[in-house]
Amino acid sequence: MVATSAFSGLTALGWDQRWISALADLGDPVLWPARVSRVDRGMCTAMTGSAEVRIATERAVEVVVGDWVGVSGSATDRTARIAAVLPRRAAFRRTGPAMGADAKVVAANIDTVFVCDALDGSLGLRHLERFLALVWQSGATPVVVITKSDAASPRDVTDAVAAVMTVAGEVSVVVVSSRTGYGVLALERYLVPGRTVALLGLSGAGKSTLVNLLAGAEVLTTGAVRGDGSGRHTTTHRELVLLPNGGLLIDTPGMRALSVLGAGGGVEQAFGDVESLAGDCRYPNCSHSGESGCAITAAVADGQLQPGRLEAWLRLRAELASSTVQDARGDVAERKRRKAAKFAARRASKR
Ligand SMILES: Nc1nc2c(ncn2[C@@H]2O[C@H](COP(=O)(O)OP(=O)(O)O)[C@@H](O)[C@H]2O)c(=O)[nH]1
Ligand SMILES: [Mg+2]
Ligand SMILES: [Zn+2]
Repeated sequence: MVATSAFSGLTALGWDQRWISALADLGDPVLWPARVSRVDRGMCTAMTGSAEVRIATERAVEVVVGDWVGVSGSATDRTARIAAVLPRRAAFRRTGPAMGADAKVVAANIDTVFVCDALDGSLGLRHLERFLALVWQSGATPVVVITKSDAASPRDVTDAVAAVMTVAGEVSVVVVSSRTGYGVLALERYLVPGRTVALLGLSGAGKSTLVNLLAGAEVLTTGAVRGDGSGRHTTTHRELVLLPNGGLLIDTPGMRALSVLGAGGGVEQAFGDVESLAGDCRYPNCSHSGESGCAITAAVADGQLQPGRLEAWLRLRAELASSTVQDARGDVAERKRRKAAKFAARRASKR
């Protein structure tokens, strides 16, 4: 009976046939599965379906919130060790403010991302475009959640939705207020057993407040917004929260420096409207800066495409192009390093 309840507990966490196979592929029958809900230095918290356990982590194995891990040993006598991280289905990456910084995985195995945009002015369309590109790249599906509807007039809400629609494409847009509960029911179809939703957006957007509302408890600390509306860095740990109905939520700290490094396909998907216009330009190498036969220039001229959106697309593509150059340089450096190592090994074996 214990095994049955543990299994149904794992199912609520998203455990399914494909994860079962992934664990079996490790070829070690003593390993048991757990889902990482919090990562601290040297330790992580993981959910087993029937309990929450603390497991020591080693530097060699990088785990992030949302990971499924194969664990050896016992959680009760502190011998539990993470033997392997099961291959991630969707990985959310962020990069540091410096160009060329490594894209660091911050959360994994996310089905849906609520991209939160507060109506008190903490986010803008240009940020939203970047977030959408990053989400598409991660493998998850974005939903734009416009928060704090109580803080704006109905007229401003309508205007904000219209503006967001110009960059959202096919992405669903939901307006909510955590203060009044307005619109929150519309989020429930994403919060179903075994499905994982992450919240993304600048600090102060109302993410933690929304998580607490959906969880029906104060599971996360929230912060007051400064007078200028810019918010405070309030979430200190990413956490995976199991909702009463079995859905799962991941809250991520606000991201200031957002880069789209490595988000090639994501940018294409987030700018589907512009990309398809580009396909109609007369010359395949069109630079979209006013040459004849440019479908994009024409679309801007007749008001079909906002100039700001075109600029954002050009800027993100330029960022991508320079990151590709850096990737290529990285590859060269890596090849040189490997060649040198091989050479040294050959010399050593000769001796
Ligand atoms: N008026 C209003 N304020 C909200 C709402 N949701 C959150 N806030 C406030 O916005 C501030 C930042 O919220 P928080 O959830 O910590 O934002 P986070 O940084 O995105 O996690 C807090 O002072 C919240 O009380 C809302 O729906 N309406
Ligand atoms: Mg927060
Ligand atoms: Zn063109």
